[in-house]
Formats: sequence, structure tokens, C-alpha cells
Amino acid sequence: MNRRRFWDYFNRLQGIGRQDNGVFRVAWTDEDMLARRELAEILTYEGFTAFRDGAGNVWGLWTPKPGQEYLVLGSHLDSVAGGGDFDGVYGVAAALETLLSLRECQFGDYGNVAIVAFADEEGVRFNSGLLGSRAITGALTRQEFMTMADASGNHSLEDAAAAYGVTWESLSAIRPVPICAYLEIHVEQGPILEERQIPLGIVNVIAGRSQGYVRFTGRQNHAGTTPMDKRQDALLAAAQAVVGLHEAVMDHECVGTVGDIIADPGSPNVIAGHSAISFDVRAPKDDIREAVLRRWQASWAAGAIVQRVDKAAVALDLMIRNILRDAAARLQIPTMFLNSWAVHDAMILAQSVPSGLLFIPSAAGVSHARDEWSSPQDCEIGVMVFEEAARTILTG
Ligand code: HGY
Ligand code: MN
Ligand code: MN
Ligand code: MN
Repeated sequence: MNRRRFWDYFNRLQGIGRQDNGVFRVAWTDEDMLARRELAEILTYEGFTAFRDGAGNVWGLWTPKPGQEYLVLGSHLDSVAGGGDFDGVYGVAAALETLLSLRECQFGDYGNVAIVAFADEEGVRFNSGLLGSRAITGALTRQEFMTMADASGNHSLEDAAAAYGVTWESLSAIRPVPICAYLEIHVEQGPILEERQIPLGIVNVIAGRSQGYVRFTGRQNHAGTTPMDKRQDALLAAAQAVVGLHEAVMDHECVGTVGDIIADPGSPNVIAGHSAISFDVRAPKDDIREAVLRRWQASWAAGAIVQRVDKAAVALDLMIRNILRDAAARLQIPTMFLNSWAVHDAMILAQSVPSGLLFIPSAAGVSHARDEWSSPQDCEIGVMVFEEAARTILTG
């Protein structure tokens, strides 16, 4: 690992879209594109074949063995709105440093290596998360891509992506490189590694997730003249559903979040005729997630789910998990196995190739927030073990 080079590239990528109140590299915005362009420039400068595929994923290829499969190392550059400095970009910088190190140490005799920054991992605006990785594995449907919209229903993923040259035609024309295995390293975004004082986590299962929007219909009316027993208040119905989700997940190994709520017309003196809320429900066991959603849905009347995307929980490849454990052991780095309640592109790749996911500690377990932080020492330990694991997989 070349520490100086790693931090130089990390800072170059992580600084794009960074503001006082957090990072704003939301997918399908200029900042997101700037970061992808920056990565492509770095890859070209370093002599790799760099390109953007039909989904907007940015690839860097090192092909000493033409015609053979690639070990793919990746993560994402897009962020949530007001996100932290490490989510996604740390993994891309670690993948880049590993690619450079493998070439420097002449590992070309063993096979090809690629890095990828997947597009729209977060799905912030349209609940379209893990879009880039699903596009290369065929898990993204035309129907989903063409119908995803924001909470208001007025802005579509299709239009936002088209502004940056990504269409269903370009997505479906992708011919991905042949992949032998996928590795990702990411900040844990939770408190476990820090609490246990363990510098590296190896992920067993990535929790499944159901996300989408519910729209409520009431009757727009006057806030003053409408008696309380004569109201059909769409925003009240939405608020009750927000509390209802919290109650539906209680006492289950499950989490549920409503992160976005809107009212139409959204005027202080008008009873809302329409409203919408987002939902994000996750559990390591799919039957629990499904049961909670059914219970929650039964608790509200004037609503209808207008968008729902489910991703099943995924157990990552046992052989890869052991390679990660042994690579850390060779470097005398303590590890532990744990589950991930954050979703990752690794859960999509894992459905078609052996995939592994490493975590480094997150300070106070905080993420998707300005004060997301991981220590330089933990970042560097993560890269060194990530490189050692990549070498092991490459040399087979
Ligand atoms: O939402 C998540 O779990 C991830 O950070 N995209
Ligand atoms: Mn995230
Ligand atoms: Mn992430
Ligand atoms: Mn990820």
C-alpha cells in the first residue's frame, strides 16, 4: 500500500460535493458526475482502460491476461444528501490503491483486475438503490427503471438519468466484463466493531430491504371551517402510518424508517388532500421483513403502496469469508464476523459471483451524516487486508 497515494486519491474523490453540512454527491446530479469523471481521469492518468458503461458505472481495467475473467473490486461514489466522508468513496479509493499495488507487485501473471464505482447505490431521489450493480447482473427490470419516481411522483428516474446519458437502451446494452469474484470494503456504518474494539469486520449476511412510497388520499379542505369529525386529512393518515411502522417493527429483528413525508398542497391553512411517505424496512430474515410489512399495511386504510422494490437478504460466499479472515490473520489483524444492516452492491454481485465484504469501524456507529468518521489507522489497516485478500484470490 502506498499511503500517500491512497490519501491523495481518497481526498480528491471525497472532496467533490462536500459542503459544511455534509457531502452532496447525490446520484444523477452534477456533483455525482464530477466524481465519476474524476475517477475516470485518475484511472486514465495511471494507465488503465477507463470507461463509463450504459448505467453510468465507472470502470478501470487492468488486462494482462486478455480473454480471462476479472477480479472486480468496487463500491460507489454517490452519497445521500448531507452524507459522510467515507460511505462508498473509501471503498473506491481502497479498490484503486489495491489495483495500483497489484500492478506494481507484478501480479499480472495471475489474472485481470478491474475496479468499479457503481452508479446510484444509494437510491436517494427515486428509491432506486443498487441500480448500477443490478444493471450489470440483469437484476434491474425495464418496468422498474421506467416507473421509478420521487415521493411527489412528479420527477422520474428515467428523466434524471437521461440527463446524464443513461437510458433503458444504454442500460440493457451493457456487456459486463467476465467476473471471477467481487470484493468490497466499506465503513461499517454501525457501532459493533468500535464497541468490540476490533479493527475489521467480515460480513456474513447482508439484510434484505423493502423500500418504496405510500400515497394517502383524503379530501382537500379549509383548515378553519371544516369540523374535526368531517375531515379526510391525508397528512394525518400519513403521520399515523409513520408511527404505525415504528410499532410494526418493535420486538422483531427488523428496522423500519420513514425518511421522507410530503403533503399536497402543503399549505398551513389547508387540510391535505394528498400525502406520501417513503418506507425502508430491513431484516436479515426475509419472512420477518414480509410479516412486518403485511402488519404495517393492514394498519392504514386511506393509503396505497405506489412503489415497492424488494431485495432479499444475502449470505456472502463462505470461501471468500475465510479468505478474508485468513488474509487478516496473516497480517495479525483481529477480525470478527457480523451481519450488515446496510445494503451494498456486494449483495447484488453475490447473486452471480463469489463476493466478499469487509468493514472498518465507524466512530460511534454514525453514518449517512456529516460526522461519519473512521480513523486513518483503521482506513489503512482495511486497505492492507483488502490488498492481501485480493492477492490471495488472484493467485488462486
Ligand atoms: O442504505 C444503505 O444501506 C446503504 O448505505 N446504501
Ligand atoms: Mn450509504
Ligand atoms: Mn455505501
Ligand atoms: Mn456498498
